Amino acid sequence: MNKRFYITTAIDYVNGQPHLGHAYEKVIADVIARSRRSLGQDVFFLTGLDEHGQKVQQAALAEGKKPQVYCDELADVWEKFAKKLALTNDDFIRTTQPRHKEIVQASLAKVNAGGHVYKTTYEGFYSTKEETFLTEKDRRPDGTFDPSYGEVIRLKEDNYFFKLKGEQQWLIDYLEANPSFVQPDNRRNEVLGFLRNNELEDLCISRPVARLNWGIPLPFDENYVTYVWFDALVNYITVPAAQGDDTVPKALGAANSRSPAANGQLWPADVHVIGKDILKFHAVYWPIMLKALGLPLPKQIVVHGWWQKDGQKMSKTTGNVVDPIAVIDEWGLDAFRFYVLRELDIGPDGNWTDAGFRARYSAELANGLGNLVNRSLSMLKRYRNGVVPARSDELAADAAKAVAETRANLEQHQLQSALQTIWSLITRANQYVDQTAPFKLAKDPAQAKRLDEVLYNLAETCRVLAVLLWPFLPGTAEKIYAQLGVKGAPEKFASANWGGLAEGHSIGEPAPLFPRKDV
Ligand code: ME8
Repeated sequence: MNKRFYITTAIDYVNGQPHLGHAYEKVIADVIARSRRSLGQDVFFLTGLDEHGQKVQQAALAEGKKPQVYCDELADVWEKFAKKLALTNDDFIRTTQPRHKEIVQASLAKVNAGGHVYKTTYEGFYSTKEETFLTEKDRRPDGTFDPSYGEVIRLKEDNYFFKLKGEQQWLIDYLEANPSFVQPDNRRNEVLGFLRNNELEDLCISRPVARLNWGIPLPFDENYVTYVWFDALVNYITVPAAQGDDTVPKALGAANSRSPAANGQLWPADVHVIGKDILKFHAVYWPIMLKALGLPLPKQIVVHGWWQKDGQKMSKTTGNVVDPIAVIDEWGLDAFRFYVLRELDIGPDGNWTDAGFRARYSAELANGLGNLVNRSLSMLKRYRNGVVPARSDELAADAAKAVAETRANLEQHQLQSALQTIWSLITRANQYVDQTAPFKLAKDPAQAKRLDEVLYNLAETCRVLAVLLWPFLPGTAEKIYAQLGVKGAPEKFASANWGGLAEGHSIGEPAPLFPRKDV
C-alpha cells in the first residue's frame, strides 16, 4: 500500500462557537496540506470534533438539550466553519460516530487484554472543569490549586487505570533520538523536562456512568464510560481504519470491514498539529497508548502557541474575543489567513490587534501584492492590448530564488518564513516597476522593446506568485490566474518555474484583489 502524507488537527470541543484559536490551528494544517499536495505528495487531511465528556454534557444541559441533539446542532456550525476557512480536509470526524466508538472499544479491549489496565479505588482531588484527577503535586505553595482547574472536589471512586508507570525511559530515549518528533525545540525540551523530573502517574481512563454518562461505554464494564481524552486521541486512528488502512485493524485484532488499500496507508500520521496546552496528552499519553496498541508513533507533533487579543486572554465573559467569521465577512478569507500566518510563527504566543490587522492588510495585501498585480496587468492591457510579449528573463533569477526558498520553507513547515520569502519577491517586483517606469517607456516609441521586456517580467512574476501563494491564499492565487487568463488552478508547485506565460497569450480582466478600505 502506498503511504499517504497524513496530517491532523486537534479535534475541537463542541461546547461553543469556533474562535480565533481554533481557526488559526486549522489554517496552519490546511496550508501544510495544500503545500504538500502542491509539491506532489498524496495528502490526507483530517479535522473534526470532540463531542464526549463533561464539558459538552454540561453545555448541553445548560441549554436544556440532550447531548446528542446539542452536538448535532453545533456540528453543523463547525462543519460550515471548516468550509468558511476553505479547509481542504478529506474527512471530518465526530467522536459520536459509530465508526469511532468501534475503534475506541477495540483499543480499550486490546490494552486491557495486554495487561495495561487495572481497577482500583481512587481517593483524592478532582477538577470537574478539567475532568482530571489532581494530586498533592498539583497544589501551589499556598495549598490551593490553580484557578484554571475551577472547583476542586474530594472524590472517592473505583476506576480503571491505564499503566504509565515504567513507560518513562523509553519515551525519553525516543525523544532524544528523534529531535524532530516534537517541534519547535522548546516544546520538545518541555516534554523532556517533564519526563525527566516527574514520575508518571497511571492515567484514569474511566468515569462511572452514575457521575458522567456522556461517553463511550468501556467494552469490559458497562458501568463506566471512557475518559474523554482516551476517546479523543483515538480519533487519529479511527479514520485510517474507516478509510481502509488495514494497519489499525490488524494491530487491534479487529475485523477490517472496509476494502483494504482502497485509499492507501495513512497510519502513522506524518503531522499532528496541536496547541501548546495539549502537548502532554499528545507527546506523553498518546505515544504510550500507541505502544500498548502495537502501533507505530506519529512522525511529528507540531505545537503552536496561543493568541491573545490586545495583550489579554480571550474570554467570552469579558467580550474580549476575535470572531473569525466576522473578520472574514468584513475583510475576506485570505486577509484572515494571511494575517494569522504572517503575524505569528508556529510556536510562540501571538497578540491580535485590530490596528495590526489593518496595517498588514493595507501595507502588504493592498499596497504590496494587490498593487503589483493590478498595475502589472493593467499596463499590459493598456499598452499591449493584454497580449503577452516575448519572454524576457530579467526577474527570472529573483523568482527562482524565491521559489527555492519557499520550497525549503514549506518542507520545514516554516509558514511565516515562506510568506516573508514570497513578499521579498513582491517588494522586488514593485521596485522594478518604479525603476523601469513602464508608464514613461510607453510614451516613447523607441522604447517599445524595452517596454515589452518589462511587461513580460511583471506578468510572469505575478504568475509565479500565484503558484507560491496558493497554499496560503488560495482564493487570491486563483484570482491572479484568472486575471492572467491562465487555465486551471495554480496548485502545482512545479509550475512556478519561470517562463510559463507564452508569447501571444491573451490575459483576462485585471481587478483589484484587496480593495482599499478607508478606516
Ligand atoms: O483541547 N490560541 O479542544 P479545544 C490558539 N478537544 N489556539 C488555541 C486557543 C488560542 N487562544 N484556544 C484553543 C481540546 N486553542 C480537545 C483536543 S485532540 C485529540 C482533543 C487550540 O476546543 C488548542 O490549543 O479546547 C487546541 O489545539 C485546539 O484549539 C482545540 O481546543
